[in-house]
Amino acid sequence: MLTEKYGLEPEDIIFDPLVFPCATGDKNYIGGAVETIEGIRLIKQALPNVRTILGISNVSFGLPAGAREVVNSVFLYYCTKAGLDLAIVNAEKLERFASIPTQERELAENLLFSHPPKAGLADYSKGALLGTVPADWREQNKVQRAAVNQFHIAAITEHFRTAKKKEKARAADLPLDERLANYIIEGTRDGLVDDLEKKRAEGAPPLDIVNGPLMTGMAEVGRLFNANELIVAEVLQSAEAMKAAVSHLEQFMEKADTAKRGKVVLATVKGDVHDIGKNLVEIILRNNGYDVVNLGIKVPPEELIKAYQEHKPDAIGLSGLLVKSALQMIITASDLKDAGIQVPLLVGGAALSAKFTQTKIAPSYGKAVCYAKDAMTGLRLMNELMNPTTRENVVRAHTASANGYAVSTTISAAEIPKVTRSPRVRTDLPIPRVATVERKVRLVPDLRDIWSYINPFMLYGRHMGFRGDFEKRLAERDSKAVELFENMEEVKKEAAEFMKIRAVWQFFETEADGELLHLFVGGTQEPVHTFRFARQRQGDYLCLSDYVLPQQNGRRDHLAMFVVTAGEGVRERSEKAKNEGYYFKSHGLQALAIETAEACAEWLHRRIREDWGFPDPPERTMAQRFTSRYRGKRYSFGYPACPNLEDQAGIWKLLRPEEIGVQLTEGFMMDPEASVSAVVFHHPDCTYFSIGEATES
Ligand code: B12
Repeated sequence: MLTEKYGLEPEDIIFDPLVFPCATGDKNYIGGAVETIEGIRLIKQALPNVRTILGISNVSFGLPAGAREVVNSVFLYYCTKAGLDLAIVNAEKLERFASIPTQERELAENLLFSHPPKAGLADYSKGALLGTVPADWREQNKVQRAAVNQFHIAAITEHFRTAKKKEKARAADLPLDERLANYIIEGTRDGLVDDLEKKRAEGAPPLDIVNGPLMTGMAEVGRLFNANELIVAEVLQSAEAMKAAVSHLEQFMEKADTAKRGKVVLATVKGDVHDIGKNLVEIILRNNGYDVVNLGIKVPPEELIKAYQEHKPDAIGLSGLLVKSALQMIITASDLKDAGIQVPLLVGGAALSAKFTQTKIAPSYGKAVCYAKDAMTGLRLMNELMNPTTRENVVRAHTASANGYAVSTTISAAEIPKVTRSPRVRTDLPIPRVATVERKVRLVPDLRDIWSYINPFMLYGRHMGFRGDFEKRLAERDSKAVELFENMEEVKKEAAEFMKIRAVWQFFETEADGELLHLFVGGTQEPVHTFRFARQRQGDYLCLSDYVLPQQNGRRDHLAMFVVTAGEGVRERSEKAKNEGYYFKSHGLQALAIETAEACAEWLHRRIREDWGFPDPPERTMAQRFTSRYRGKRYSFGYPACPNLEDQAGIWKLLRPEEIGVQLTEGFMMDPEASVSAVVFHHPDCTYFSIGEATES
């Protein structure tokens, strides 16, 4: 009636399914919490565009104050999951769901959902009666319902009466400076601006507030991170609070005021698209008081020299993902030296090491070059470099005495191995047939399906910094795991609006000839491409070409090749979030994108196995897939079995991944960053191996 007869927009209609107290003992209200949650679900199911609202705190009426905070929060959590849009709550009196200890959460859930008491507890009162209660409250009879309700009211009340009063000092009781530092340490903004204003009202100049209590907070964040007490995701939230504080204070600062501890020009080197690591470094340095000029990705030495002349930084930071980029750093360092630049260089990236830095990059620069294994080490180094009492030591320790190495990126001729085929790889297996040899180009429609192939260890552990078994801790409802999971779900929600996963793949006929691997299309005699792989010079003498079976009755074996990407639009969105001070989102989006690309590779590999005729059995778990427990393997150029990145050009010639928006850079990296390429073999003897010492000099 409202929409059709009176023309109201559905989203302007708000339903209140009402909240009844669950802990007064009133028989009429028992089960009310479950039904309210169910009511929201039904409203949203039938009328998805209308809104729902609840006044939350009525649910816990009658309980002690501590119990109310917990019950309200748990109830709100389940209502939100059911689709609740709006809630009337006293945010100050609401415990954060993620920080509720498991035992307290269970006490609240038991009460709200009228769960039968666990066996063994049933003799708490009315023992025999409670022993046989059905799990679903609707199936409980009246007497059982009342007994269950009484049991849980007593349990939660007793817990909160006897539990020690919360130690957490109320924020308002702390001295103002400590409170300001705490906003940064806890990564929270609630009340921050009010307290900044109180501090200003005391006469403190904005710059002193930044350099004083706020920086004290940031220093503590660094200490806690180094002591393994904070994870990357939390450090990002602290940086967000810092950014919010500084943004607020900026309006009161004189133009000439500068809270800066120093200036850094930051860039990812020529040919390299690595953004995520460099951006983390930017966020950490910027929110610890450094002025950072981020030149972006694929930055040639000339651009760095120009930026140096324009900005006169105290240090230059170079980032790069691959070994090739580490080599590019040597060239860049030498060009900077030739341009007369002498400020310390900070270098970092996955394929770099302290040894490579000291023996290759530092000599070609002639001045200090400091290796940073992560962003926090970068911050420590910058702090030491800007501190007159520590600077000299750091500079001395990172300056090479020698004058520089000549750099060559040529492949040195590897010693010819004694064998031309590994004895470890069988040849007497039937060649499986492939379903089709056509080139496939796809926009993969089901984002959530691909996300189920994300390895949680990588996303939550490596990128967001969670320590320990994330999945296990999440199942145990560990508060850090739950909070991180929920924050990433928010990032996913946003990503679902724009993220595109694209893939191109094809099967090719193939024939091995020693270390050569010829690829054919349409049964022709002339190969369309030939790869030359390297062979191990000892041990099993493995070489990738060994995984191709010899012809059988004039029929050739096949391999598959693919390129997948999830990077479209990611850099721009992450940049925007970074500029607006949403650091968790900025980093989370990039981390999600790169792990989505990897997940898509896993998904496509599974599909390729199906096309080969050996689908995964239903009982195969994701954990087994992540440790590649299936027939065959996929190998990516740049990895130890096929480290020659130039071979990417062969994939580009045959698959034309430009069509899915992936370009090959002059450093043979894929732009966008969140992209993966691979060659897939079906041979059951496939294993991951290294061809040994890197042949690039
Ligand atoms: C996750 C991962 C991926 C992800 C994302 C890569 C990325 N952009 O980070 C995906 C799946 C997309 C990927 C793809 C590829 N990868 Co990969 N990948 C990795 C892995 C497992 C971890 C990298 C990581 O942690 N990244 C996250 C960022 C945040 O970490 P980070 O880069 O290390 O940055 C931190 C520090 O290094 C430091 N830092 C970085 N820069 C700077 C700069 C300064 C100034 C300072 C102070 C500090 C600093 O601070 C950062 C934050 O703490 C590494 C292996 C490893 N153990 O490191 C291989 C690795 C980097 N990948 C490798 C390869 C070969 C590839 C591919 C070429 C494979 C392929 N053919 O598809 C592609 C290339 C992608 C492209 N766009 O071209 C090789 C590189 C070896 C080589 N030959 O160079 C590695 C080393 C694996 C290996 N053992 O062989 N990869």
